Amino acid sequence: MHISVVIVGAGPAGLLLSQVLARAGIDNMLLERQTRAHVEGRIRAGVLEKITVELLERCGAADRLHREGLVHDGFNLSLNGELFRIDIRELTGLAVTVYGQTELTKDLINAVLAREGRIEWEAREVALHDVATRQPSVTYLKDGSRRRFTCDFIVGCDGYHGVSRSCIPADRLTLYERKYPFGWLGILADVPPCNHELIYCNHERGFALASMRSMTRSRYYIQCSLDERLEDWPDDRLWDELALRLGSVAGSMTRGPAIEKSIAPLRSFVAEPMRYGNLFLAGDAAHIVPPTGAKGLNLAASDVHYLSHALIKFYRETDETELLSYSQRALARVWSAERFSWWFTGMTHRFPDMDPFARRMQVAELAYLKKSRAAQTMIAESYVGSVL
Ligand code: FAS
Ligand code: PHB
Repeated sequence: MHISVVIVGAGPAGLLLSQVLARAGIDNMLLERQTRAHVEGRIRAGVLEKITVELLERCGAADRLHREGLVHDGFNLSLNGELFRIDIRELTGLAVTVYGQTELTKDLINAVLAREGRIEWEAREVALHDVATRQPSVTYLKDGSRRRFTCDFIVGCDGYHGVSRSCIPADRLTLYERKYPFGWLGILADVPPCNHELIYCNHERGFALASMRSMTRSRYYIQCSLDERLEDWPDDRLWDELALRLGSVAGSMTRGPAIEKSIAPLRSFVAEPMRYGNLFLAGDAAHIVPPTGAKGLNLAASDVHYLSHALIKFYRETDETELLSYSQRALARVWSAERFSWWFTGMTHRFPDMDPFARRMQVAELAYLKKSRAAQTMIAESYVGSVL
């Protein structure tokens, strides 16, 4: 069996790419290791840049987003409980949309299935073959039988722990990594958010983030040490800690039972290049950012924006120029987002080895942000993704 493009991974990157290619008339299929229910059950990102919204519109999968998504014109920073606002709309003319990755994934899966697009769920032992040739192929195990597809291109959208990146010879790949000495403990609860916009808190006790999925469903995070265990964080202890770190707005925080709680490690990671032969990487398969800057999902969307344009140009005009420049163009945006996410994390989190001088630098940087329009423009441009 031959298919033009095989996409490994049915997360946001794979689903977006599959849908954009199909609407351009390019046949493709998705190979997903997990079940549909597992993929749709993941709780992850929550803030979409304009580029991601526009891509969903190109996919014909933005109706519910426009109905239910919350358009935010700003976000807040807090230093030891004292709040100040970054007016992203006034500073950049743009806004962000708060809409859970969970919902985005469900909308994309429904859009792919509505056009009878092919998603192979529970595709086990996916293996890529001859990726450096013009006849690459993919094999996988499904319902006890091994299946094989030849294709023109393979796109690895299989995340940080996927199989695709490992198919690039080690001597052709350069890896960059920074592991942070803390993680995020997240809670999802069906309670109204404490504020109508997001609040990023720098507190003596550690970072906290007040976010949301809707005006009736809240998403909160606190920075935690890497050896924390969920069983040591009953809901009450987590709500108490959030109240301490949120400071003045804690009074309007509504407590309630967690419908999800999880601990995620933080890392910065980039694999270069994002292409080897006729294998391309997109999304978390190629790069990871600490979630502080809300860039992970949006970077996946920008990779898909570049790669879909390149593949459409190839199939419509037999023009490979954008395929040849994909890795370089995508990585330029990736590194800008890596810088912003690393900087934003460094300014808001408590590092174990932080000495009094480093703490004063954080306080001074936030104080400068509070009074400088130029500094606020910088953070606003990066946050909305207009200038990364
Ligand atoms: P994903 O990891 O989403 O998708 C990869 C898919 O490939 C998965 O469905 C996986 O099952 C499949 N797969 C893996 N190996 C395979 C194989 N061998 N064969 C077939 N399929 C395979 N970003 C933010 O902006 N804000 C956040 O708050 C945030 N929180 C996060 C919390 C966690 C715990 C994690 C892990 C990530 C978080 N992110 C956040 C980043 C996240 O949103 C990613 O950027 C986004 O999911 C990237 O999408 P994909 O590149 O599609 O990768
Ligand atoms: C979230 O709502 O999950 C979220 C929002 C903004 C971030 C990170 C996570 O920077």
